[in-house]
Amino acid sequence: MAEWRASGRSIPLDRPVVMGILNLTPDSFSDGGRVRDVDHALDIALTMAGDGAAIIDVGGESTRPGAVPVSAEEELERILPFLRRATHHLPVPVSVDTRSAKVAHAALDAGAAIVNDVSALAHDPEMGELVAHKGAGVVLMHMRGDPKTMGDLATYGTVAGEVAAELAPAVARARECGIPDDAIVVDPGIGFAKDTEHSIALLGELGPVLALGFPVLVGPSRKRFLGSILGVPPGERVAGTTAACVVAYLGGARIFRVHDVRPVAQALAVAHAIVTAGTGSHRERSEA
Ligand code: HH2
Repeated sequence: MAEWRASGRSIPLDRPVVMGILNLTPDSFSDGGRVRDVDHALDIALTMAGDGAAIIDVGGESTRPGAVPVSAEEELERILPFLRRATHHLPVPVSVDTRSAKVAHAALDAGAAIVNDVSALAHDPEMGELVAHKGAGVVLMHMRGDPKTMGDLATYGTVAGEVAAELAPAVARARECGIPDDAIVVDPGIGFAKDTEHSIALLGELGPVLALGFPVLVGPSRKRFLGSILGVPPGERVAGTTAACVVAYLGGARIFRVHDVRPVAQALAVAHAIVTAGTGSHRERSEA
């Protein structure tokens, strides 16, 4: 059975896995400044876990297009109090969304199990060895440039093939650092150095990224391409996010990073039940 190994934990991948987003940032594009304090953060995380999130992804730095980087100290101030509490109270593993090895180190020491690095180990030269040394899971996400410059780098011939080709060196880097294959997840980076057409094309054609041989995570949640299609603000993109996740699931993605856990988890559970009907691999409930 496929599984994702992370800090001694095993996350089964024989069914869709929802990763709930907990942004402890004042400036994230759709939910910045939402969380009042640690108790509130824990409440939100517990609700997401109850709604079907198998992982909570906590972030202290916005990576929206044009975002200003924050210091490692500031990131840590935002996320560490939550992580220290979460370790004792959350029934699911926590990933930390950071490009900084210093932040990842402290977060892993405080109980996080996964490093979600939108730079795919490229931003901080110490990140790969840290992840290997700690035995953590890792998400290697595709991007070009950094959140400040990526907007100008969205030029592709065939986007899926180029994204996969550019992720391959990140996988090689991870392996060279000693990160085992079953700890690695790859992500095409929806919205990162991607225009609307690229995000849409990628979600519909995951084949080249899947061909790298690792579980695929997608993060379409409330993103700009949905606004372009639907003409609605981020808070009204739940149905669009859900559709994107179901299509990506049917195309082979296994992990879904979203803000709106409940509707996405339900939609994916139904999609999974339909896809696996007759194979006995979905859990049935007794009520009609
Ligand atoms: N998207 C965002 C942040 N982290 N990580 C992965 N692996 N994949 C993604 O697509 C991804 C990510 C951006 O979304 P969000 O966290 O909602 O916004 P912000 O960066 O403004 O906090």
